[in-house]
Amino acid sequence: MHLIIHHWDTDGVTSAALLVRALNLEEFMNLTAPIGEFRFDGRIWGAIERAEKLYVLDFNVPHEVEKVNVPTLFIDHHTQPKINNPLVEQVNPSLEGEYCPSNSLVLSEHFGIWNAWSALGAVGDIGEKAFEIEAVDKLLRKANLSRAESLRLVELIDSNYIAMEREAVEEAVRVLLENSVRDLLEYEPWVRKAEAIREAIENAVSSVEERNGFAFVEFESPFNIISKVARKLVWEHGHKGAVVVNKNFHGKAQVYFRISREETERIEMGEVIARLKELGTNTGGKREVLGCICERGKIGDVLTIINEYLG
Ligand SMILES: [Mn+2]
Repeated sequence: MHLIIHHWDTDGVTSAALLVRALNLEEFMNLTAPIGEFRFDGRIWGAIERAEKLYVLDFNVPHEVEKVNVPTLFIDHHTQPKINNPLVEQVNPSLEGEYCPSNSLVLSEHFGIWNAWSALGAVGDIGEKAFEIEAVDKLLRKANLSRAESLRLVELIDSNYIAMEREAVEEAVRVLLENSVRDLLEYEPWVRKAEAIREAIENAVSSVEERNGFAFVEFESPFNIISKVARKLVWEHGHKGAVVVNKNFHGKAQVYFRISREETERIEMGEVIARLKELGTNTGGKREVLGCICERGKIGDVLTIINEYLG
C-alpha cells in the first residue's frame, strides 16, 4: 500500500492530490495528523506498519521521519535539518538555502506536473503574495480561475481543518481528484462549512469591547478561528491590540494576544510568553502575537498577566 501523510492545510491537500496524479497511483491511503499537532499518532504509525512506500508532504516532522522503517519520500519546503535515516529521500529546497513559498510548487518541480493545484497550494500558504509569482499567475489563468476564485477555493479547502475535522481533510484529497476546480467552488459540504466559520468569526468580532485602545473578545466555538478574529480586530478595525478568548475549544481554553507593530516598541511579547509558560500553559508566539492553550480554569490567571502589559 502507498501511504501519503500530509499537512491539513490547502498546501498539504493539493500536494497529496498532485502526488497521486504524478505517480498515477491507483490505490493509496492518505492520512493527516491530529489537527494542530506536529507528530505521528498511533493511527499513523499503525498505517506505516502496513505500508510498502511512504510519502510525507508539507508536514514538518523531521523527528518522526527519522524513525520510519519503510522507503520514504519526504517532500517539504519548511526549514528543517537533513534527515539521516537511509530509507528516506528528502526533497527540500531549503536545505540548499533556497526559499520556496509552498510545498505544491516543490512537488510540481520535482515531478514536472503543473496544474491549478500547484498554484492553490501557494495561494494557501502565502495568500495574495502568491499572485506575484509568475508560475502561479500563469497556472491560474490557464485554469480560468480568477484571483478571487482561487482565494475562495483556499477558504473552502481550509474550512475542513479550521472546523477541526481530520477525516474531512483526508477526504478532501479524493474530492480534489474527482472534481474540477471550478466545480469545487459549489461543493456543498465545504460551502456550508465555510459559511458557518465566517459566521462564527463575525459573531465573535461583533461582541468586541474596547478598553484603552485594546479590543477584548470572548466566545465559545469548536472552530479554530481565534487567530483570524484577532487579526481582523487589529488589521481591519485598527485596534492597538486584541485579547481574544475561546472559552471552550474542545474542552480547553484558547487565549490569543496580538499587538500592532507600534505596540511592539512598548510590549515585550517574549516576556509575556515566558510568564504564561510559567503558569503551566502551552504558549508560543513571536514579537506581535502569542497563542496559548490551557485548562479552562486558568483563563483568569492568563488574563491577569496579559492585563499587566496593556498599560
Ligand atoms: Mn506548506
